[in-house]
Amino acid sequence: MPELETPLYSVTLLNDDKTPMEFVVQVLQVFFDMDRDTATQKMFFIHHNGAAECGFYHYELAKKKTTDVIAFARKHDHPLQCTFEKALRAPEAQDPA
Ligand code: TYC
Repeated sequence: MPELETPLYSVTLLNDDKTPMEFVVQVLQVFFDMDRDTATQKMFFIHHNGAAECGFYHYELAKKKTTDVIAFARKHDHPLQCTFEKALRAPEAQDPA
């Protein structure tokens, strides 16, 4: 299948009561290439709404991001959850990596 036709997967972070806000901001900056302001806004969106899509990628990278975020969170003893699923809609301004 040509690269441009392969499906995209969205990677979602879920809210919880324990993971520190600052840790989530760091995760968004390091794993999802957000600047600090964007990461902070996204973290508060998740905190208030329960979840948010944080990036769109092809299958292998979406799977790796999800695994890496969970491993990083567990290493720091935080319960942060991350999932990926086939994207239902086209990402707006996001480049698939
Ligand atoms: N709700 C967490 C708190 O109050 C912060 C948080 C935000 C946790 C986003 C996870 O994906 C998350 N410390």
